[in-house]
Amino acid sequence: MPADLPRLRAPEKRPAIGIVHLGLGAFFRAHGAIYIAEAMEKSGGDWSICGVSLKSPGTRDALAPQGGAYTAVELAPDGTKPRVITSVAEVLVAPEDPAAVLSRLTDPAVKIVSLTVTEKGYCHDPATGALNPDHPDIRHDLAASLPASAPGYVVRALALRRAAGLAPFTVLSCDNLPDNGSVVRGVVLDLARRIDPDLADWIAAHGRFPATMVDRIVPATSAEDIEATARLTGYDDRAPVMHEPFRQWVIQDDFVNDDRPDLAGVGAQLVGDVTPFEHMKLRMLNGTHSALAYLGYLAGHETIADCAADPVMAGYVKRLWRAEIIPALTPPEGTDLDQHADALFARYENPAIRHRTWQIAMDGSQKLPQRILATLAENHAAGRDSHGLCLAVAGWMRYVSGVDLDGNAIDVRDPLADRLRLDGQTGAARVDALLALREVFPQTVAETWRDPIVQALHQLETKGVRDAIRALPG
Ligand code: CS2
Repeated sequence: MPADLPRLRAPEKRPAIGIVHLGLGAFFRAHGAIYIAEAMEKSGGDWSICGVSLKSPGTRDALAPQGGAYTAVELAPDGTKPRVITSVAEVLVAPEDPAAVLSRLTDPAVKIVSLTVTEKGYCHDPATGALNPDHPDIRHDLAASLPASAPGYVVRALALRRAAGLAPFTVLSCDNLPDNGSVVRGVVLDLARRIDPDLADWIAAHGRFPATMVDRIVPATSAEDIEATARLTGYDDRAPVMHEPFRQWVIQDDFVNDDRPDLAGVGAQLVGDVTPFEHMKLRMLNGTHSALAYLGYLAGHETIADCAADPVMAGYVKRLWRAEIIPALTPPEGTDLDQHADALFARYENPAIRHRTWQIAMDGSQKLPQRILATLAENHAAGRDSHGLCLAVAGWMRYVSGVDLDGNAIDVRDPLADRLRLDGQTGAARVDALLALREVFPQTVAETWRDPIVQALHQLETKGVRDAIRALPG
């Protein structure tokens, strides 16, 4: 980093804070925070954001000296466009000062609490969507009034708001979970009921938990990205975010007192039912992302763009869409799913986006149910081919053994990693042990797809990724 570059700074005057965002990762800063910035520019309103990091201080340390401002860098195949975003006006680190977070959450001016805490941040059982009361953070939050988990912050803050005679805030989940509004509502109500049943009744009556579908590919920012942004912009920004040109945000229009920024005015779709959008997104994009992450990693590909440039992998992902995923979907009104698949493939091909297979492979135990297993369940009911998705599941099973097909160690990141390794066991015994994990595999999926998964893992382990793909029927 050239030492003489001026540090990026936010302007002195900004609209007041009206949103608290839990989980201030790159995705939210490259997606929701940009829509909110544009909505305030277009239609006004006090919707600046207090971003809360639930774990580490890294983002705050980089953003605080910049007053929360950062550069969002659009990476298109034909060029790079930087843009300064100033909608994040405050950054808190929850473990450093949980009381400060609760105090911000109980500010009457705060109308919305949005979340990108990743799948595992909901402390739920991914196969059923229900709260896991044995989760260490939930056990902590049941015993202590200063919380540790995202659901814990929401519940304790709603209790304080109720005691103060305030309205609840709208809870806006922006994670890639099926029916994310209902999931967060379910875990919040369950936790609240264990603390105070009257509080749970009040939240059930007055709280709002709109479902959302969020879409934009945002790879993790690397040290090289920070350097390149400085060269491009001529200032020093320690927390830029990289993103593709495409974006979509579909939101169930159900906010407390209808209080929200003018998101529709800047291209978000406010709808009655998000379900068809969300199924399309989770299964077509995230489902194939995960399939490419495991099989691509095992085939030696570093990024999704590398996978898309490999004709065997490209044929595989197109086959998944055509034969296995699209036939199980109901298209959202006005959407042609074949065209959607073509557009997705073009997004995957974007060579400017270095989205690592290893990054997407993280937390597979939390991602597989909604991305792949839901389609498997429906395909079984419809008697449809699913050999390609079974190969993806087999790829995950091999990946989480912690040893790749050449015998090299894999750095597996997953909350269940210790239980998934199974001492590197391979073959049918490995499949059976993993299919028995009820928090991941529903019983019917485990029973009906066992044999094709065993066969797929055998193909992978004996022939390698490309020949296993070539051996797929159809
Ligand atoms: C990816 C998503 O990391 C992952 O699991 O599949 O982050 C994906 O890039 C976004 O959902 C795209 O909208």
